[in-house]
Amino acid sequence: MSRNTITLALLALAGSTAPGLAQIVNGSFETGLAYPTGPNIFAAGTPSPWVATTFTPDLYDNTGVDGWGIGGIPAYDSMFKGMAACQGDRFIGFAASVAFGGLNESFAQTTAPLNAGRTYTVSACMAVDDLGKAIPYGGPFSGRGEVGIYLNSSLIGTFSQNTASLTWEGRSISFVAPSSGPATLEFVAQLDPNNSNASYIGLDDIQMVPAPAATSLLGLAGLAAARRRRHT
Ligand SMILES: [Ca+2]
Repeated sequence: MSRNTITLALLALAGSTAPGLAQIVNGSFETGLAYPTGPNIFAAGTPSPWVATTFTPDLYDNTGVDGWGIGGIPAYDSMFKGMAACQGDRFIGFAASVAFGGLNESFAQTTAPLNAGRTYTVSACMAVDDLGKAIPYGGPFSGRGEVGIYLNSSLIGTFSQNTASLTWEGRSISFVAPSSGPATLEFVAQLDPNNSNASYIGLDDIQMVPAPAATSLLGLAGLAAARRRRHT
């Protein structure tokens, strides 16, 4: 292996976690006006470039300057009351229910171009409000649902259900890109897989990056440990 080849390999390795290789933007929902005409549960709260693809996912804002206050508006029965965002000030809440003829709220954005055959990892913070509230709005939400992840409408993985109420937990899946070019990455709320109860799920800090080379996994493990400490 020539010195140039080694240098290129090291550069590729160093770049594997660089922000410039992030495949999506605004994954923490921190930028952009969510409710141009004011908070409203009948309007989608997904800030650009996210778009609602089914019904109306809700934006929660710990600062209350845009979107719902930290306790939610009274009409929504204080969903996620007292819940701080996993990263920054904002997060998305969305529902799965059998009410209204079946409801699986979802949202999506178009990724930066993918490379066919390359492995990518999608990760996020995930929480659930399963305290049985919001009966008029598809509740009672007493389940701990899953989140289906779709690439160009094909299921590529599932974020498994939370193990505790109102607690951010890390979730991730990996997949191999089936084709090159931009793709639609979509998150779909699902019922509790154990009892089919309606579920109201929060997501924050969504990231999608090329899978790191094996030799950098140790460093990533250290970063993950640091992140867990910061959130406790
Ligand atoms: Ca956030």
